[in-house]
Order: sequence, then C-alpha cells, then structure tokens
Amino acid sequence: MLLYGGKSAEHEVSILSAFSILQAISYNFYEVQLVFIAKDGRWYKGPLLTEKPVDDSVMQLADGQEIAPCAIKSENTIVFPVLHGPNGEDGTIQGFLETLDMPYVGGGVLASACGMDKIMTKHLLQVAGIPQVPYVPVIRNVWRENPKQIFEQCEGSLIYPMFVKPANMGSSVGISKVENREELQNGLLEAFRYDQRVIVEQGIDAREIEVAILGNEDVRTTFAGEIVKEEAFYDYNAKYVDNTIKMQIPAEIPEEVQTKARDYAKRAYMILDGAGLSRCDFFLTHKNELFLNELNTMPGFTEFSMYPLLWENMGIQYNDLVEEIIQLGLNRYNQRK
Ligand code: ADP
Ligand code: MG
Ligand code: MG
Ligand code: K
Repeated sequence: MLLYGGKSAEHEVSILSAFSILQAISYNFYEVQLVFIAKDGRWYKGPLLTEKPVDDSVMQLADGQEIAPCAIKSENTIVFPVLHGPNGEDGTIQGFLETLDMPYVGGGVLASACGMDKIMTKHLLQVAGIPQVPYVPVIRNVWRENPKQIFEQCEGSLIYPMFVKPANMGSSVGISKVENREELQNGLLEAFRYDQRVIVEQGIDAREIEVAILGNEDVRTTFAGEIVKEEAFYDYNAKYVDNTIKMQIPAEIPEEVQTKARDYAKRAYMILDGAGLSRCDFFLTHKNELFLNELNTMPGFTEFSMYPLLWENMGIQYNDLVEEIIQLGLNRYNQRK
C-alpha cells in the first residue's frame, strides 16, 4: 500500500516520489493499493494512477473515496509511507502504523522523530562525537520572553552569515540565510511560522555531499554524491521548481573523505536507530573538513533523485532498490513479533 501526499509543505515532492515507486512496485508484480492524504489531512483510497501526476488537482480528480485513516488496516499488506516532512516522516505515521500493527517501509518512530527534528539530531550527533557546524537551539517561548538574550547567544557563539531553520521541516521550507541582527530577527519569525523549535546555525561556504544508507541491523552505505550548486543556497525552488540541481556521482573528493563520510553516515544512522533507508547529508569545506548536516529518513525517491541514483552507482537498479526496502520493512516487522 502506497501512502502518499500528506499535510506537509513537501506534499508535491511526495506525489512525484510516489509515482516513480508505483511504477517499480507494479513492475515487481505486487498488488498495489493507493492511499492519498490531501493537504487538508483527509485520507482517500484511490484507483491506480496511470499517468504522471502534473499537480495536486490530478490526484483530487482521481475520484478517490474518502476513508477513515484506520480503514487502511488490512492483513498481508506492507505500507510504504512515501511522505516527507512533518506528519509523515517524523514518526507520527510510523506510530499510527505500529498501533495498527501493520509492517511498513523505513525508519520507526524513534528514527523518524529524531531525524526530522534538527535539534534532536544535533544532540545525538554531539553525543556520538560526529562533527557538525556550531548551532544555537531556540525555543519560541524563550525567544518571546527575552529576544535580546537570544541575539546575544547567537552572536556570541556564531558569526554572520547564519542559517535559521525550523527544527521540524524539510526541503528548505522556512529556512533563511541571515547577514545581520535585523535579518536574524526576521529569519526567526519566519521559522517560527512552521515550528516552535528553531535552530540557528553557523553559515558555511561548503560543498554539499550525500551518502545513501540501506539496511536494518546490517547497514550498507554508498559512495557519496555531490549536489553541484549554482546558487549558494539550495532552496526549495532550486530543488523542485527550477530543477537547477546537478548531481555528480560519485563526488570528486579525496578517498579519505569518502571513507569518513560513509563512516559518519553509518554511525549516525545507528545512533538514530535507523531502519530501511536514509540519506545522510554533509557539508564539505574547501579545506576538506566534513560536517554532518542531517539525516533524511524518507529521502526524495523519484527515479532522478539522489538516493536511488547513489544506489544505481553501486549497481542496484531502481526496481531492485524498491524491492529491497520493502523486504527490509517486512524483516523488521517479523523480527519484532
Ligand atoms: P532541509 O531539511 O530543509 O533540507 P537543510 O539543513 O538541509 O534543511 O538546509 C537546506 C539547505 O540550506 C542546505 O542544503 C544548504 O544548501 C543550505 N544550508 C543549510 N544550513 C547551512 C549552513 N549552516 N551553511 C551553509 N548552507 C546551509
Ligand atoms: Mg531535511
Ligand atoms: Mg537538507
Ligand atoms: K532531516
């Protein structure tokens, strides 16, 4: 069962990923049920899609029948929650599927929640001794009570430019690059629109490299690929609207950096209790210093997305990759029984 769409700002990305996955699942001879979550949070059981969805209106027209979420419960069915961002990738759907006692693809509640929350991820990486850029966590109530103290804290430990991000988001939504105190204030207000937990980070001038991870207890990683940026900030438009992203797979980086990136990715995945899949993203400075930025427990999954392309470079084709992560979901469920 493909669960896609979702309430988050990454709704459209989910639809694109779902379409590619659907092709692979059908190709692998699985019987597929589609369940679409509209932006307003309603759930629909829909017919199979045969055409590439252009936008949300196509999905709405798919004359799906509205259902109660718990109506998805069925035997001998594994759920593939192709949902990105809050209410999908953050442990909420995973907890719901645990409650329904249905097997599902990808990380469990803990990994999803910790991977989604940038502050939690930072805390765990710190414990694991994995390098990351300096940061200041900011909680909305604390900010409201004493904004001056927050400014001083940020300016005391970081230098401009800084990046301000909602803790619980993805696809660069709500993120700003700020150059001074006024912009920092505006960035915080913008980020607080999405979450009451925000992170202010040291901005760095760096390359962005990514490692794909696959597995439950037995964790495999790929060579890193690079997002070759034309703009300094890889924002939502660059990612999905303008399609200005170029990928270099494998990344042209020294062998020791490759090895280190794969090692950090694996360690971070294990400490977060990762399962199934994740994409681990890094910053690499021009002096070859490596900082782990984040783990995405349900990375973009179209045929042209970094995650499947990284595996293709290791010799695993898209359809086989989808099959493998479905098997990992089933294994995890059976082992926990
Ligand atoms: P998301 O989960 O939304 O992808 P990221 O932390 O990956 O959030 O930030 C999105 C993008 O913003 C990154 O891919 C990068 O281009 C830019 N960015 C984020 N943090 C920094 C930083 N500290 N320094 C420089 N660029 C950053
Ligand atoms: Mg992310
Ligand atoms: Mg990112
Ligand atoms: K994340």
